[in-house]
Amino acid sequence: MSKKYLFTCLSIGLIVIIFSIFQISGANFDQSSGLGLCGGLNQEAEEGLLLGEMQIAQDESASGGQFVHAPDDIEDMFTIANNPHKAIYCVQVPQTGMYQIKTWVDARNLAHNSFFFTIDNTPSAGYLWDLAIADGFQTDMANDRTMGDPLSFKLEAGEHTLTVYNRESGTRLDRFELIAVSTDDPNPPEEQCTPRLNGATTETRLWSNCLANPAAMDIRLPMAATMSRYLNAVNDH
Ligand SMILES: [Ca+2]
Ligand SMILES: [Ca+2]
Repeated sequence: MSKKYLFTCLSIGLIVIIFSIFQISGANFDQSSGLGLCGGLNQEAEEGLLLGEMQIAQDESASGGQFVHAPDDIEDMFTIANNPHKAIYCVQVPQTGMYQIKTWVDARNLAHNSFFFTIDNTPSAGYLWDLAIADGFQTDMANDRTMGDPLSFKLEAGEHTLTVYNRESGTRLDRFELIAVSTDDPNPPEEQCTPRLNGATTETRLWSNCLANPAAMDIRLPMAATMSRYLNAVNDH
């Protein structure tokens, strides 16, 4: 094999590898929002895409030593229309269900205790989120002044966008966590049983198989919780 041929092969291989890396890293890249790879349910505010005057500040008492805010000297914004001061977070939701947003925030008085936020750019006017006032960082559930506290959101498994807008400048966001309050599991793992046929233990199998003819099986119950299911099934037959 000539050196020139070997060099050509290595060059092509290198180009293929670089192209593949770009393909992989671009899989979750949203050109419209500028977001990179999606984060989890639990994120630091400072990890978001910060636009306008939403910016990172330092505080030892904040998680990670940092929080996000629009500083006091930035004009308050009482609408999200044409509001450039925002923090955008891509959240990977692992399971479809109802979620609430627990946050860690600092709202020191009535003039510094609100944000707007949207989930997947909804609602169009944003939720008006009033924060409880306290001296220092504390937890607060994301809410809306008129729609409820806390708010719950139905989220399908997959990527979602949380956008937090400046409303009263100086309000501080440290971190947040989406908490599942209920989940829909379309394919829950089926419980198993170990039937015995003619006195001999057979292989463990799914309950739906055992219950097909429970009276004919001396079923060894795997869990106390399944006792009522078994008895109900026997009585039904
Ligand atoms: Ca206020
Ligand atoms: Ca933080």
